[in-house]
Amino acid sequence: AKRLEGKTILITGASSGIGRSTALEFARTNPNGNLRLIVTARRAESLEELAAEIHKETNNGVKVLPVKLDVSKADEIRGFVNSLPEEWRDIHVLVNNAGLVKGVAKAPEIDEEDMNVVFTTNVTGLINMTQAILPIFQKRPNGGQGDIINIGSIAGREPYPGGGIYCASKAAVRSFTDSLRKELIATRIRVIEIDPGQVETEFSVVRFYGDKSKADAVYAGCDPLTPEDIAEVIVFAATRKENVVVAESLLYPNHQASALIMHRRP
Ligand code: NDP
Ligand code: 8X3
Repeated sequence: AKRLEGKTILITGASSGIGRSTALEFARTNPNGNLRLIVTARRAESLEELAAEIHKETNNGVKVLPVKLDVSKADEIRGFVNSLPEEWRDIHVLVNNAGLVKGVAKAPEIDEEDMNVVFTTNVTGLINMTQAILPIFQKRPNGGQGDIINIGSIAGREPYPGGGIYCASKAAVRSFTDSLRKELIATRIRVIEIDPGQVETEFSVVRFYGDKSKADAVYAGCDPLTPEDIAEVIVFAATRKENVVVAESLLYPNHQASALIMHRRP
């Protein structure tokens, strides 16, 4: 798409799931353009593999820079922009996608470490990333220009039992995103939130501490969304006309109608 021409896109949590698919989708949308993709996560090896895949698929038409970055570490984020090679610093689109939850504990049993990791990643990490990139956007004309695309969740709109920390973290994302859009009203910066329902990724494997059978049970008898489904909407939002803000969108697979109302095949 012409609207991505010459742009630099930064994606957090690009080593897996939605973030990974989003990098591929941006690349496929503009395979021969001068698109630059900065892909970040903790697992550097997976990022290298992703970069190789994109280079191969686009015949090196898309430039990819893999950068190891833990968004839960404020000091890593602080040094991040200055550590980028000069030609990679003119970022136009930030996709704040890195996120996770650990466990399904109810309030009395929530593990302190799980609580910390969820909030420092999903909330503080997202806010710190936004703070790191906003000055780049604000240097552009008309008060600033650029896209901040935050990945929320149905969980941020509809809390459910056993989701206390995760739902609270995604409600915080929703609230921060809304404040930010209002604060940036006099600029050309677009603040976008995309809230997926059920998507099959590594999300549930991480939630159940690596227990694949518990993760698989989440999707049993369902046809969950794929990470590509969400990636398409992210790229759609980023490629609207400059004056169009896809402020928020909630995405369900066909069988889902709320966080917990799911039709399962018998
Ligand atoms: P995955 O587990 O497949 O991907 C999560 C990504 O986040 C990975 O690339 C992981 O990379 C990265 N990540 C986790 N912690 C950190 C960290 N501290 N620093 C940097 N990166 C980190 O799950 P999804 O693709 O499903 O999740 C993506 C987003 O979508 C999350 O925000 C999630 O909450 C949200 N979401 C998911 C839904 C679902 O049903 N799957 C539904 C609604 C929202 P690494 O481990 O290499 O750091
Ligand atoms: C992940 C979806 O409903 O399991 O954000 O929390 S849910």
